[in-house]
Amino acid sequence: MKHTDERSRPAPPPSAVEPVRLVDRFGRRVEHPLFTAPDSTRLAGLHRAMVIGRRFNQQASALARQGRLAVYPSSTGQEASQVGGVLALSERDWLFPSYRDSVALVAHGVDPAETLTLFRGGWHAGYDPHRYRCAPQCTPLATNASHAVGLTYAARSRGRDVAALALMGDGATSEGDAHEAYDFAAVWNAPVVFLVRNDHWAVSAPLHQGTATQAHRDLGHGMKGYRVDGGDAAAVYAVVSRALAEARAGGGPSVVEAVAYREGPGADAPRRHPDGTEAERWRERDPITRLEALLREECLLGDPWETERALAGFAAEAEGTASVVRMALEDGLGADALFRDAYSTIPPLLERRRRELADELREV
Ligand SMILES: Cc1ncc(C[n+]2csc(CCOP(=O)(O)OP(=O)(O)O)c2C)c(N)n1
Repeated sequence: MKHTDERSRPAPPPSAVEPVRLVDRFGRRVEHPLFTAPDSTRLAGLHRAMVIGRRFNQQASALARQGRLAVYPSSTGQEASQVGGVLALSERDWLFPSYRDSVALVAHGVDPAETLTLFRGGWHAGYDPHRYRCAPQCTPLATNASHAVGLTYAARSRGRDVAALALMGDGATSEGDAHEAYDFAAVWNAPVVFLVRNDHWAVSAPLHQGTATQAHRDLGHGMKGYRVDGGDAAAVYAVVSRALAEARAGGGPSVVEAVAYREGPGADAPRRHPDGTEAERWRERDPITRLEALLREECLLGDPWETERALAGFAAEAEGTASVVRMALEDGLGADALFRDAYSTIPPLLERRRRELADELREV
């Protein structure tokens, strides 16, 4: 039998399912039979959160280049899928982000400086997951998917009305953990929405090297699936809102595939594309300029728009600056922090270890 190396296997044809789109790349509204764009206040809020998110990506990438962060996985170009998903959550819901979802955390209300703790090599998530209803960003791919299922299952069994949004890249859906989570979610009817950012690359490996299917892998797990234009924040918001509402009402979990390009090179190799135009073509679909064009066209401009734009710019600037200042002040975690956050009352054995370590460090 002839063996075909997966690297030489051609990419599968594009998915036949058209992604839901409510605003096209020129900022024009698109009619859809099932989904409608949110109201103008929400549209302005989505735009604002994306502007802040992009600024945050730029700031954190600069900090990584300066060596102030060990690494920063940027998500420039994917802000719409993160922001659109997160703003669809209710106050009771939980977010389960991956390492690439810092913009989602900031949009969710997590302190920007705390968000960066992980990338400074801090020992803890950097923020209190319960306070923000946001799990620590997970680096092992797709492990957050089963955590989301577990939390909602536990909450349900205690009569609590909690849904969860788990964020993953397309590459993560090749992990066994993703499929185990899908199965548990479907069998338990857990109120979870798995939002998959499909940028066609697992860092720098093309999608078809990781799977022979599309990333839209709800089929085979007994879940609903949606496909959405991940550069269209209004569409992501509408689709995730609906998926969450259905999940809360007992309609079961779902996978939402947000098709969106991410700018920038892969970590270990430049992204290759046969005609070299992939990045340019996607840049034309920039999620921020698209929504800005719509807001401008519909005279959510004028005075209120100018205010909104100034606010967005100001907030982005302020948050960027605050991150730098706070990180400079907070450099250097004490060894005590290792023990501090694990228990409300530290057990005697750990208390002894804590003192032993403190003595040892004093002697160094
Ligand atoms: C369990 C596990 N295996 C391998 C890795 C190494 N790894 C880090 S990122 C990545 C590719 C992830 O691709 P995708 O989910 O599409 O995310 P993105 O490209 O947006 O980073 C891999 C294999 C990991 N973090 N965890």
